[in-house]
Parts: sequence; structure tokens; C-alpha cells
Amino acid sequence: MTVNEYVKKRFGRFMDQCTNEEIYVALLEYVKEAAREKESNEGKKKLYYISAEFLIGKLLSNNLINLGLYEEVKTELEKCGKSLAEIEEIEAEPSLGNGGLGRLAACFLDSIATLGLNGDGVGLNYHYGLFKQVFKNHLQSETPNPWMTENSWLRPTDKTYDIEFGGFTLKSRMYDIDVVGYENRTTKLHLFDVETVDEGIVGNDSIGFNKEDIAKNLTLFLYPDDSDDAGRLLRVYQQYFMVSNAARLILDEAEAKGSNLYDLYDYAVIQINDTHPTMVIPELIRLLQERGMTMDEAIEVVSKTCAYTNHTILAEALEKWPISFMKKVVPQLMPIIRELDARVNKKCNDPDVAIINKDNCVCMAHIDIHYGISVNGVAALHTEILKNTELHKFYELYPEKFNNKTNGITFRRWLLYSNPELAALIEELIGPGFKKDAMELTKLEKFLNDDAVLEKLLSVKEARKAILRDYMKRTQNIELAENAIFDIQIKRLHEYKRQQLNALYVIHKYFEIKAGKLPKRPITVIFGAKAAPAYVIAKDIIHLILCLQELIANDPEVSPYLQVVMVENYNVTLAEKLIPACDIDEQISLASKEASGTSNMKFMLNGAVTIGTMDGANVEIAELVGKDNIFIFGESSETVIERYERGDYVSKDYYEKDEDLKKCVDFIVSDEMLKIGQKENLERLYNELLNKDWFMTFPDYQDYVETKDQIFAAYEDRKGWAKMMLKNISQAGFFSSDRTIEQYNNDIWKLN
Ligand code: 26Q
Repeated sequence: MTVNEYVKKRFGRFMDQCTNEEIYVALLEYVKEAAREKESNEGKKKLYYISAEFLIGKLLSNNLINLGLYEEVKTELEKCGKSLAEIEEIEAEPSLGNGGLGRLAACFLDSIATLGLNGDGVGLNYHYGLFKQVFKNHLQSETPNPWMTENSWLRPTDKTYDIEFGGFTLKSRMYDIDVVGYENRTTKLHLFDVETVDEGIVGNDSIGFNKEDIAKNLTLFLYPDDSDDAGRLLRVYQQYFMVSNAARLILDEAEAKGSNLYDLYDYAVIQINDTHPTMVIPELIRLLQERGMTMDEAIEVVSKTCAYTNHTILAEALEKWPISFMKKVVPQLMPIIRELDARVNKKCNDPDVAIINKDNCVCMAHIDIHYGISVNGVAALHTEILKNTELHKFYELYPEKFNNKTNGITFRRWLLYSNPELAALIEELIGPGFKKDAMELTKLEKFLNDDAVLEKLLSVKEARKAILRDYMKRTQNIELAENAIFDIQIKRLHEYKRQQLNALYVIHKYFEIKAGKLPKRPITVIFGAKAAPAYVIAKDIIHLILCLQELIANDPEVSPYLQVVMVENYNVTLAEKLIPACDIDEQISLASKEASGTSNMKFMLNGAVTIGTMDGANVEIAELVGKDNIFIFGESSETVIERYERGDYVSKDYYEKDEDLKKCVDFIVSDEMLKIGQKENLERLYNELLNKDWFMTFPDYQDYVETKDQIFAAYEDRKGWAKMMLKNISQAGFFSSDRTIEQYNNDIWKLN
């Protein structure tokens, strides 16, 4: 049946008589049906990828591409005078993740389905995704971000469980979203919800709600504010709800396939995405005991079934829950956690590797490491830092468990969908094989000295920049400068990612322009970032950037040469527009702090050139493209780690020794800035940098300034630049999530 026939059947009218909303609904149903036909669940052993976040993004076009229907449907719509691009704008983005970790989980599901592996995702059905960011008076405020419209990708199932908490029981229901693989089978994302959830307790324009009413609020929000105890407790409720449902599903499915549960590991492997799902370990032990196993037996079975991925080395992000919380939320798990702790203490007698620490907190990562088969980091450098410093004692205990799985991205969304112009050019040059085997991109190397190809590559970039210009004008009423270099930093706002360093450079450039030193070409610095609602300094950095945006836009001396743009509500949909249009990609985290990064991979694939530190996956990108095709600056992770160990960093020393830096930092609290911004925010940020600067922006400042000037100069050699772009694209194949997933499967999951 064609889409038009489907629409006629559904609405009694052909497409040209329908609204875009109606066509959207019809397409959604059409795709859902097509996806179900591809469903298959074969193989004895199954992977369960449990994650508190799946940042899936919009699904309509992505699913059409993976089903091989995109071109056909697009043409059919065009014939009826309709535009697929306009129709996909109707779809609400399910922002069910904060950033990298959640987007990684979504890319992994795409690759699992594409490779035809037997594996599903398991998570929570948040009714509101990550808050919607709104700028008012140059400050971020947050409003609820609903995505479940009457017609969504969710399919209710009849799977329900009774989940017990300390003092009450909640009924759950499983909802499914089909995950369509590229020209392959469909797998599933299982999202659990509480039957009693009540959207009525959320206001229209505030993300506040009654945190105590668990039956009504459990699945309302992704990661509710964790700055107070009520919020943190709710997080524990969410985590237990997620894993108790997952554990029951896993046992049910294994038993249905013939497992006697003593052989559970032949039927199931669980990948624990960061520590958020860690309670699945004690919960499975508890359920197996309920089904007749001894503690010894249950621990042994579970320890052969679970594997853990670490995504951070920031100590403050490693989850530790007070025993008092656990006793309140999940009293039934405490005896098991105490037993797990006792066994560790008997074996090791070292408080650093204990499960319950001296502050009476449960160290979630320690459970995963002692009672799992595998511990992996997400980039080579990250895994080395885990082994040598952060988790060194564990590495000594279990060297065989540690392994690296460098992150990856799905090329279906981040090239075929988001940049069809580039995909077409690549196909013209090397044929379609790269769509299935990303390593074929290396075939592009033979065009590195082909002027005609380099010209075409530059025009694809220009075309994408024009599309972004158009989109920004239409959706955010922002005019991006013509003929400018697009220099982009898009990621969560965090001090370690150092948006503040980029902002200091903007100030530096502003002064240069004021002094008559003009750049060869206009520079447009684009930021996109949400700050956690309770992260004060992160919000101050947003304030600084928004004030700079206004100051520069209103300064006729400067605005022809420099533009600052902070896009509002940065999300997956915006990333899909920004990344293809980018010239310079900012990956400037403090070395040792960014576990991997994944936007760096998306940017290189789309022909941006990176300025970055030797951190996370930047290190592997630099190795692949060579130092002539990336702009590396800043101190090494070794230097940074040593400085933290010595504890002798004094930011003021750098400030006082460097006049240029001092001038730029002082500008934050200058009269010009205070006229636009809030004194409180700007002063707080100024003092933070001057008296703390925990993520060491000052020591890297001069090197950053020099390297940025080099990259802008390099851009003026258009042919040389195009060559760098092509080199980056040609080496991006390694970062396909298909490769990452194959490695997980070969080394850890071993699905048959
Ligand atoms: C923990 C405790 C309490 C409340 C919230 C959290 C919490 C929430 C989200 C902790 C961590 C996260 C998300 C982490 C994350 O996105 N990490 C990123 O993971 C990417 C995929 O591996 C990496 O590429 C990034 O380097 C890493 O920062």
C-alpha cells in the first residue's frame, strides 16, 4: 500500500486534502506497521541494555531511512504538494536523556538492530524529557518538556508487575518503542511506567512538583532536581523501579526459553549503563532467592551475567547512596547489599574497595566491579586513567575484567539523515558500501589531491551552512552572518567542558577588533548548552555568553567581524542541523576529564575540523587523522592529574602574570557588561575563576588563543582546509557504533 492509499483508508481523503498533522499521524502508523513486520527475536542468549536514559531523538525520518522507505515517501509527498521536512517538524522530540550517555544508548540500539543482534533496551517512560530551556533576561529558565502526544511511538503492552517499595507497592506497565535497524530487523526499547502517574501535578511553565508523592511522580521527569534530599530519594525510587521491572522481565523471558535459572547467563547478559541501574545486581539475587536459590548460588549466577560501563572520572558524579535512603526505599535489598559488602571485606579488607564506605554510603560502582564480568571505559585514554588512577585498586584485584570500548555513533542518523548532501557526494565518489561498512570511508583518501572533489566538498558545506542559516532564522529568529566561519561548541554546560575558555577567547577577539586588528573573515561562535537547574556556576556561564551575544551584536565596530550566538534549547534536533554546518568543532575539555565525547565523532564525520585538548576520544581522532588535520592545544592529562595530586594550582598566579588574560577576565565585571547583565551572576563567575578555576582554564588560555588564531588562518587556505575536511571524513569509519557494538559482542556479550 502506498502512503497515499494508507492516508485515504485512515482519513477517507487523499493526502492533498489532509493537514500536515493528519499526514504525520498516518505516517507514524504506517511506519509502526512496517517496523512490526520486521520484528524477530531469535537466539538463545539476549542482551539487556539497561539505561536510565535513551536520548532517541525524533524517529519518523530515521525509521523511514532504516526501512528503506525515505526517498519513496518523500517523493510521494512531494507529488501531493507536501514536504516531509515540514511534517517531521510536527513530531515532538523525546528528550529522554541528558546528553552523551543517553545519546550513546540510542546509537547502540540502532547498531544492535542493524547488526541483527538479539538485544533490547530497558529504561523508564519519563512523561517529560529533559527540561525545555528558555532564555529570559539573559538567564536560563526551565519549563516542562512533554513528548507523549496522543499519537506517539509508544505501544502499551500487557506486561505488568507489582513493584514493592518500603511501605507500598506500585503497579508497573511496559511500553515498547520499535527500534528499526538499517535494512535489517527490529528490536525493542522497553520503557516501564507506573499506572498511577499523574501529569496533573505539574504546572505549565515550571518543572516544580510534589516530590513526596511517589505513586504520582515516579516517572514524570527525567532526573529530577537532585539538589535536595527529596529529589535524590526520588532518584533512588526511579532506579529501583527500573531495575526491578528489568530483572523480572529478564527472568520471565529466560524461563520462557527453557532456562532453569542456574544457567541464566546462557540466556541473558546485562549491560549496566553507568551505575544508574546497579541495583539490578542485588535485585536479581533477591528474586533468584525467592525462586529457590541459596545466597551463594544466586550471587554466583548473577556475577556471571552483568557487565558495567563507566562514563565518568569526575568523583562527584560517582553515585553513592546513604544507607538511610536505601533502608527507606528498598529495605528488602539492604541485607543483600550487606552480605555483598561482607564478602568483599573478607576477601580484601581494604576500605577503598568496600561496598559500604565509612560514611555509611553504598558505593554503587563497587558493586558492579566486584559482582560483574566486565568493567569498561568509553575511550582508550579514559580506560587507562581508570586502570592507573581512579579504579587502580580494582584493576589490581581484577585485571582481566577491565577493557576499553571506544564509543561510536550511528552513521544512519548522523550522516545519511542529517547530511544527505554529503552522503550523496560520498556515494558518488566511492559507491554505497560505506552505508553498511563505515570503514569504506577510507576509500576517500584517494581524492585528497583532487581539486574538483575538494571544491564539491566545500560547496556541500556552504549548502549546509545556508540550511542552518535558514533554520535559525525561522525557528529562533537569529540571523547568522553571511560568509562567516562557523565555530561551534554544543554540549551540556559543565565547567570541565570549559565553555568559559571559549567565552574568554571571544572577549580577547572583541578587544582585538576594537583595537583595529580585524579578522580576515567574520567569525560566528555558536554555543548550545543546557545547565542543570541547580548548577549555579554553569548558569552564570550561560549568562556571560548571552550578555556577550548582546553586547557584540549592538556594537557596530565589532559586529561585522564577530558574532556570538547561544541557541536556545539545544537538543538532538538542533544538533542534526548544527553539526553538518560546522567549520570548527570545539572539544576543549580539561585533559583527563571528558571520558570520551561523541559529538567530536559526529563533527569529523561531517567534515568539521577540531580544535581540542588531548582528552577522551580526541586522542584517538588525532591518531587517526594525524596532527596536521586537527588543532591540539593545552596541557596533557598527566600534567593535569599531577597538578591535582599536588593540589597547588593557584589561578590568581596565572591571572597576575598574563596581562591579556587579566584584561579578558576583568571584562566579565566591566561597566559594559554590568549594563547588560546581572551583577550577582557576573561577579560570582569572576570570583570563581579568580579564586578557584577548578578546571584550570587559565593554564591553557594562551595556548588556546594561539591555536585558534592558527585554525582561523588555516581556514583561509580553502584548498588546504578542504583537504583537512576530507581527511577527517575518511578516518571517521572507526567511530561507527556498529564497530563499538561488534566489540561489545565479541568481548563481553557473546551473543550466538
Ligand atoms: C548521577 C547522580 C545523581 C544525579 C545525576 C547523575 C548523573 C546523570 C547523568 C550522572 C551522569 C550523567 C551523564 C553522564 C554522561 O553523559 N557522560 C558522558 O557519557 C558519554 C558517553 O560515554 C561520554 O562520551 C562523555 O564523555 C561523558 O561525559
